[in-house]
Amino acid sequence: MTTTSRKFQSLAHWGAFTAHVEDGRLVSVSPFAGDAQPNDLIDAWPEMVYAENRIRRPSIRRGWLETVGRGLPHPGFGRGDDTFVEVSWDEALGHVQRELERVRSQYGNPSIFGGSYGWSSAGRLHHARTLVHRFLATIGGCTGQVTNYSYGAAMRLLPHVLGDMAAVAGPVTDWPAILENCERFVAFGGIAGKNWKIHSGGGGLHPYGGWMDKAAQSGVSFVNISPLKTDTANVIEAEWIPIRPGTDMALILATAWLVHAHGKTDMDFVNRYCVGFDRFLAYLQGAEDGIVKDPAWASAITGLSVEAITGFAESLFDRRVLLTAAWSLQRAENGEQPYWGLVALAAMLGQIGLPGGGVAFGYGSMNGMGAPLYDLPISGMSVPKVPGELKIPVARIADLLLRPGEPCEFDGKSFPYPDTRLVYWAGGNPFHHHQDLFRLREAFQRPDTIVVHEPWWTATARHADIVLPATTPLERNDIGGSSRDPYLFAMQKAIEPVGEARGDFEIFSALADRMGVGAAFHENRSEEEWLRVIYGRFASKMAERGFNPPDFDAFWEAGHVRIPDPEGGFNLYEPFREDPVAHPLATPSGKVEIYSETVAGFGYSECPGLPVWREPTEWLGSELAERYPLHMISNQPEDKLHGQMDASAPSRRNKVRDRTGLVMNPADAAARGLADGDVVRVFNDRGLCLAGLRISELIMPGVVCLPTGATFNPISDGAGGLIENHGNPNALTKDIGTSRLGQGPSAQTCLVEVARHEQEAVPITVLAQPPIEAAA
Ligand SMILES: Nc1nc2c(c(=O)[nH]1)N[C@H]1C(S)=C(S)[C@@H](COP(=O)(O)OP(=O)(O)OC[C@H]3O[C@@H](n4cnc5c(=O)[nH]c(N)nc54)[C@H](O)[C@@H]3O)O[C@H]1N2
Ligand SMILES: Nc1nc2c(c(=O)[nH]1)N[C@H]1C(S)=C(S)[C@@H](COP(=O)(O)OP(=O)(O)OC[C@H]3O[C@@H](n4cnc5c(=O)[nH]c(N)nc54)[C@H](O)[C@@H]3O)O[C@H]1N2
Ligand SMILES: [Mo]
Repeated sequence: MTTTSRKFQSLAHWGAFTAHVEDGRLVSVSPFAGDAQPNDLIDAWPEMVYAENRIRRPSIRRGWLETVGRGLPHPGFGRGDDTFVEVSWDEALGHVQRELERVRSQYGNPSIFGGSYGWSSAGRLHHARTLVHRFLATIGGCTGQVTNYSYGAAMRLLPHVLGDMAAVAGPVTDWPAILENCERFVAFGGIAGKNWKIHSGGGGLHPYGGWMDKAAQSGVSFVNISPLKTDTANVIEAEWIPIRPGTDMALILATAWLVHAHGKTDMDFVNRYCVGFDRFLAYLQGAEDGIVKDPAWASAITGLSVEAITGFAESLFDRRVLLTAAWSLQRAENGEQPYWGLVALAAMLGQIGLPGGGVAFGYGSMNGMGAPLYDLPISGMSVPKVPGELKIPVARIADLLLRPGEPCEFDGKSFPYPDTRLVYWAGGNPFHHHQDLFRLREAFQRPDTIVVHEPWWTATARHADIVLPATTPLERNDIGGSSRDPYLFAMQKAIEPVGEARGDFEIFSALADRMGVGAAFHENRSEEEWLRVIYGRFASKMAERGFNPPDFDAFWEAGHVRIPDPEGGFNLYEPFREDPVAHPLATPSGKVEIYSETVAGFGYSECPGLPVWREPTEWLGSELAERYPLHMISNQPEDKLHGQMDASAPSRRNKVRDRTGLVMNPADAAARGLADGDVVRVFNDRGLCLAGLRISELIMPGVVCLPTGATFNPISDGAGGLIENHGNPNALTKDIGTSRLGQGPSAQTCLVEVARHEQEAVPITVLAQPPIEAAA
């Protein structure tokens, strides 16, 4: 017997690769040859594609079929508990169409929630979230979502302070400029290499190791201010300042106080380029609240010694300094504050706009942050604007479902939450991304109908009513790439769809045709025609820049095209620094707003007109710490992208007793009589989850770290309630906005206690099929 072997180019958010197919079956992958440091996550593909938890046929929840599906009212329970019934595509699409039409005519389009937040897959045409939005716009719109889980609070704060959000979303001052000019690189939350495995849209390069090697030789001194020592690469030999989570702002304020007390404030800079320094100084000196924000004050809050605080501040004097923070710092209650505080401190040090100095965020938050900007011009289908469409802040999803009619305050505005009847989700996993998942589970009982497209039986699919099986990128043709990478990739269909899966483009095209809006959705173009259009737009934008890519067929055959390297040496806000009159910031004053009249005018006590310390509701200094004495941070997982790939080897290998590893300092483990490898109960008033214990000196005492990504696996607690079985931190996190200004997620604000799980652990069940009945 002969086997046929073929190779296909493809791409994921975690890297480019070649898919090896034998007799129509994906057998292995190999990394893209141009990637000097590819990562192990691509190895998950063969297992993922054929995983036991693939959704094989359209499936409908039994309880829904018997109620809403027959025109009866939704009883308000059943999601996450019922069995599913497999149906034909025609029957499933018929139900979706009827429900969309019913909700639209009975309640209006705002009762359809189509925010559908999530990372989807890397390809631009089949980007599921874009397609949901485009489809719903063609039928009159929906309630949507704005901002993101990544840096949502900063997205709303920074435009008030710096006029735009470049400091968090990029382009940021780049590594060539830093390595040549910076002397002290301050990294709150570190510069974590694990996060550079991932690139939204996918890339051909993983240059983290290269930049860190150069950094090690550059003479820049690095400081990692974080509860985790592992947040910086060993080669850069960063000084480690372990700080209590959520207290960074106190260190920033005391540092600012010391800068001024030592006569190190650059008064020329604050006078010429900023507004409101006088008010900030008054706050530092306690003019109104009587509290001087000095090192002794900050020591009591941060857990750092006065000497450590003073030494840190002095290390910033008379040097080129870049102040940075990971995005994680603003995913916490009052998460706006440390960002605003770092801007104020950088201004006092006179560093903003100087080569390799100033302030910028996220250097360790995503592949390519700080790499010279390629600005690869790639975009998929557009989303038509629907006039008057309401968009809620992304992380208020459970409030939306639980509190119809109640007001949501957001960045100076207020609106009532609409009455949601139908939820449409494709390309995201709220049972991964949202906080307080037992609360979300309650919220998910509310709507009449929940439609989900997914390749896998995620917890969100398991809590839906109509579940449509989506293909993975390997089962369709696409194009991918991202702005911080030089490559545009062909994503070639390598295998036939698994089971009856269909691409989201195909699913929405069919629905749009049924609903009479086909032409508006697909414009009568096929997948291949769309890929040619998308490539054509890329090619003409590149031609304007003087680079002529090959024609589509040559590109497709080659599998990729590389665009020219940009010149490095970019410095954020350099033109403003050179001439603040000719190049003002887009703030009301045209200057850096250390004090913002606009923000002050919103009247938010938790986020007043200037950067301040506000005690979060949960931190190691709060009363609650007597009952829950450990601060739990939940960072991004090194072994997967969010909840994706949980059912494959990279994720499985890293688990402890089949659960996420909870990292704990030896002193905390000893105090609780815990041993490495124990199954432990992690709990607070919101919930309880089981995890596997991993003891390490590399985390500070008093803090535990439970990375995200384990598929939410609720099981009975034996007393009528539920616990989470798999180590999903969002069973415990708090579902509250960062402030009324940003309304970002506050995942990092979370106290817990940990104890050994004495009972026999129940096996994990969510990486297989849910209970499915064959159709009658
Ligand atoms: N506790 C805590 N929680 C957090 C965070 C944290 O730091 N701590 N971080 C937050 C952040 S920054 C983020 S960005 C979010 C991420 O949250 P999400 O983006 O929601 O997480 P993903 O698991 O990437 O979800 C994407 C889903 O799309 C599906 N998918 C992939 N390709 C396709 C496709 O072609 N079609 C369809 N229909 N579906 C597809 C995947 O299977 C997956 O289930 O999590 C947030 N949650
Ligand atoms: N491998 C992998 N990489 C990813 C992702 C993934 O899922 N997997 N997700 C991607 C996405 S969507 C995003 S938004 C980015 C997120 O990028 P980040 O937000 O930068 O990533 P995190 O890992 O959540 O946080 C970085 C570190 O911040 C520290 N930290 C947490 N709380 C505090 C605090 O209060 N103070 C201080 N000083 N430090 C604190 C933690 O030790 C943590 O390791 O990562 C991206 N990269
Ligand atoms: Mo994110």
